[in-house]
Amino acid sequence: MTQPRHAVLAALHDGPVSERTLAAKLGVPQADVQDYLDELRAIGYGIQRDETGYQITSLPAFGACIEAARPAGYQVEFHDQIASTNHRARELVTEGQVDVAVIADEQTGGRGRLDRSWTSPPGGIYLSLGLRPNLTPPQVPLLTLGAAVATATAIREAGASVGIKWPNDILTTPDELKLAGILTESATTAETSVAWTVIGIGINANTDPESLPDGATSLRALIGDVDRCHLTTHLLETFESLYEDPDTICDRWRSLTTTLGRAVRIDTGDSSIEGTATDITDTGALCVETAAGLQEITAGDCDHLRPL
Ligand code: BT5
Repeated sequence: MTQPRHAVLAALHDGPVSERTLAAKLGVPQADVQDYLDELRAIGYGIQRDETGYQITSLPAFGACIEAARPAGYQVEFHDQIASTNHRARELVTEGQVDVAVIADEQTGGRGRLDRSWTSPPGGIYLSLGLRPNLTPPQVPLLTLGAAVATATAIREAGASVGIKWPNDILTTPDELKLAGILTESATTAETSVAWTVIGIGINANTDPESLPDGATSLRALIGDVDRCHLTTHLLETFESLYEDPDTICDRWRSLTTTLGRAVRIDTGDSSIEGTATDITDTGALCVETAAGLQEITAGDCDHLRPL
């Protein structure tokens, strides 16, 4: 197949599409379209035709979809079950691989920040990217913001209403239940350069909310089961474009966040700071107007103090 399969899948995903439109979207002769569809059927996609055109009627397992979609830009490694995709991505990137995406259906030792755990039952999206970014260490938090933008954008496209809570939470709006979280880990070779960065993204996709901690929800509970492969591919494409043009991340983040303008309390580990979140700096630090003046906070746990 000369066209990337994900282009065929993207065209089919948007609903019934005629053979002629498919051929035009793919830039191939109409006579070749059946070969593309047959190849997807051989992987396990149910593709049927009615009077309005072709559409996907059933999906193969998540791993087979990911293998079929071959998301551009990353070497993908899929696991039905793994301890932690962040741990595996870190192994790969420290062995010298770059631009790897480790994806799993289930994690047995999923991790959050500060050694917290991330509940990871089957049916979720557990994704870690191993990168060697051309950024200085103080700029690395931008990648967490970029991952949050890509995640929120893909989830919104799937049909759920979400916003970003600084720095790493994807919460439903307006009730602010946690749907996804991001864990960024990095190592520096010297003060001025980053050796590697692993960005881990956990999304409660096709999981029962009863299997999640209090305060969490899933896409299954909000909008029903989603095509995890389509969501993941879209997320990766958005992240890749932000990664290539990091100057665009902050503005995209501002347009998706629910933190700015809110009364917040930030626990930095050493102190608790209360005030109004006014903006982010160009490296992703949160600007908080407090009784003692403006403070820039680079890391911490943020609570929104009043409902949306
Ligand atoms: C995070 O930490 O939100 C980062 C989560 C990153 C998970 C991904 S999955 C792929 C990759 N591989 C890994 O091992 N990790 C990454 P934090 O802000 O510290 O939030 C952790 C807190 O969220 C926990 O203490 C729980 O209160 C809550 N929590 C745990 N599992 C959850 C879930 N599935 N959904 C919503 N909240 C959860």
